[in-house]
Amino acid sequence: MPTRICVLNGPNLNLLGVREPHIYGTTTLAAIEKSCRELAAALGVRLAFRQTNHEGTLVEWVHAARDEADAIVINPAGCTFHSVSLVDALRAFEGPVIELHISNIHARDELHRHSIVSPAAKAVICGLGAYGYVVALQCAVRLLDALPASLPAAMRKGPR
Ligand code: CA2
Repeated sequence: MPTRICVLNGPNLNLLGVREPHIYGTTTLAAIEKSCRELAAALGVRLAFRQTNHEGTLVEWVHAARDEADAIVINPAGCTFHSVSLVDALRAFEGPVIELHISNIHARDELHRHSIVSPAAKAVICGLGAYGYVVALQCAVRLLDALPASLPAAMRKGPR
């Protein structure tokens, strides 16, 4: 079975590239998905890419990922800062979870600074803009030790 990665996006991320480009850039979520699909094909992994404006749906998708995915990449957006339900759901997922943010949340205002999701994540990536999705996808596959053998050892394994 191919390695399966689930990329989940929380509330308002459907507005990417449309509103507040000074914070979140001009790249749309559709363009991000296209980029992720291109990389997934190159890495030989199966990708589910989803966005919802509903916290409960995000929780349901994390539950579904227990059967459908080997790793989760999640940009919880506004749920990052308040959703105990999402944190509980992520803790019940056995594979690696990568928390992702387009902006550097540590350099943001008080409201956007304190993630309650991070303690439930294996890794956190933020501040790389839309490119962060590509990096997170690669890292998720790396954490599963499933990067193609054709890639340089430095990418597959890192320093030894
Ligand atoms: O930087 C990120 O990826 C965030 O997760 C985005 C969230 C924000 O609450 C987090 O602090 C950081 C906001 C997502 C809303 O996205 C919008 C995009 C365009 C216009 C309005 C909202």
